[in-house]
Amino acid sequence: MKTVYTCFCTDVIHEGHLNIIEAAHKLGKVIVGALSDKALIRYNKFPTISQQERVKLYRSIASVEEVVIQDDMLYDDVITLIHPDYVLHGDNWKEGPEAAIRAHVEKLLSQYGGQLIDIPYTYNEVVKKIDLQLREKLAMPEFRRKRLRQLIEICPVVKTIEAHSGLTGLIAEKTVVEQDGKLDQFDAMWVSSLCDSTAKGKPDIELVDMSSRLRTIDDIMEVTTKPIILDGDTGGLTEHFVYNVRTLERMGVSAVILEDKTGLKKNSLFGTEVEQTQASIEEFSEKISAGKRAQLTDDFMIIARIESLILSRGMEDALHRAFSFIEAGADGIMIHSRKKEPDEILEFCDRFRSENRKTPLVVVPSSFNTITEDELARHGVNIVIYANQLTRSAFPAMQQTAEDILRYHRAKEVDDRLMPIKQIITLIDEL
Ligand code: SPV
Ligand code: MG
Repeated sequence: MKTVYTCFCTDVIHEGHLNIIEAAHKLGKVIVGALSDKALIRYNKFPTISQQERVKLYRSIASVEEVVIQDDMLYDDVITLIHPDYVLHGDNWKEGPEAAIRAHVEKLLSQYGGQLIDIPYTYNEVVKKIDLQLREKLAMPEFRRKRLRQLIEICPVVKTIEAHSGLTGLIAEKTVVEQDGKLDQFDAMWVSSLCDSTAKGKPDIELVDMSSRLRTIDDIMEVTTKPIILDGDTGGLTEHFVYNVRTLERMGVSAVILEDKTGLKKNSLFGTEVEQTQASIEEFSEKISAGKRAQLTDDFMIIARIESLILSRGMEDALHRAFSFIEAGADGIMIHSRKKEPDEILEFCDRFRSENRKTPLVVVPSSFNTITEDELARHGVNIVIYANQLTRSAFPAMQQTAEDILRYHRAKEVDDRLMPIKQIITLIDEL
């Protein structure tokens, strides 16, 4: 009796899956792999039912003999364990980033004479609708909101990129690269005050009000499923902040980061070149505590951002504030720096972690950009935010194009560097 293996990462069994099972059954004993919660969450295929429920669901399919847990997108462990004669998969993985995984499986199988069989993917209206509904479910507030906490638990580092519109949201949502047979993508999105303001042609001084920021978040949410961290600036008046906490929670935002400044806030990357006032520990702690009291779910996070290094107030002040804000209820600490070298950030992280092993740490390596995610993770960082790179790459490209059109009195000269018309008109999926 031959052994046939196929891996599922679905919460709903449809005709396409049954086609694969039927083909598998004709070849021998069918073993289905259930991709584990950890692997699904890691690769942004968040489950909407539990791992146990998925195992039960797959087991209930007639002709499935056994269900095993597959703990990684890569098949190495299961193939070593089961040594299947055949691996079956829908042929949709022949293209796109998953092609690398397919190639890897093929190589593993060829080492002992196993065979990979691609089953024509079932594209019909029912399957399309189920796929769409599953995706839409992930965008719902109750699923999206808790994903940041889940990611922090599971990922060595939560990779977060700035989004300030539907389009940048799509880039954050969909960009995947394959490297050495592994897929990489961003885990979460940062709605930066700098980029949201810049996109609206306004300075980053809390001039773009919360209603407008919420509108931006809504645009992003409409087309994405990944968790959102809001740059909440100073949080404004405590009396207003508590209402905003409720609104953000209700929308499905996962976290807000408040910086410990007061009065007219300017962007941190100005440092001490402009006048900026740090809030007192008491004043800021009270704002954090009030926000935590207003919060209704356990999912939402209020993260305190410490500006002591930005404002040259020293390491001791930064650490003292961090522990005070945690005492006041903060769910995480963001430490910021505008130095080119990461030394002060790493010192903060090491000293913080020597006293506190658990509270999530967030950094924004815009200036100290030589350090890698791995290195930061080794110093106890949980969330790395790429806060402004999308905006900073788009702006010069657009400006150059505008200048060249003026220069040449036509658009031919810029055409080579533009996205083809066909691609832009089909960039956004239609329902
Ligand atoms: C932002 O992205 O708006 C930030 C990070 O607050 S920074 O610009 O570095 O202050
Ligand atoms: Mg900001």
